[in-house]
Amino acid sequence: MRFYFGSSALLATALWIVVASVPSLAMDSGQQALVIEDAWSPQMPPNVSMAAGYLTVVNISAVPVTITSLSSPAYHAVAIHRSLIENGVASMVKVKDLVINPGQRLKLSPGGLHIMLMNRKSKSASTESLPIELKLDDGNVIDVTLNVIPGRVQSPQTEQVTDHSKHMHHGS
Ligand SMILES: [Cu+2]
Repeated sequence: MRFYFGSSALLATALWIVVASVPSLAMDSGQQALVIEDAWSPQMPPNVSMAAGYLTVVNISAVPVTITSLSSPAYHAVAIHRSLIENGVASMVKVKDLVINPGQRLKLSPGGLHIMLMNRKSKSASTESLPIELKLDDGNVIDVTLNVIPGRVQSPQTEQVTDHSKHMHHGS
């Protein structure tokens, strides 16, 4: 006996069927439209006041949901960025509104979309966890805890994302 779909694909299909068949229930009950998975942040050296955050966001509702802004008690500014490499030069642009469509599973990962935490408030870096808030266009706010992972910045690709000192080049 062979299965041609992974369990996650089956689960996503099952979720999609449930949500699509009762869209009004999904939204009217106040249920959270987005599920956050695998939220983490590579630990930064104590003298660096920036950090990056990564997570997977799944829209389990029947309507598009937009992340309109982010904040953290530990950093003065938090935004979503997209890393780009053009003509061999790495840069980042700010993503103003991040739309997650119904049933979509969007992964923020090194080298692509990431959460940028800028201007740390405290001099001491967080060692274990980093709280952030995601504000949505439906009025909800999602509390997320980024697990701070030491020693996870390894490859040149991830360094391009997390070492912002050398190539800071933000769009507006
Ligand atoms: Cu960035």
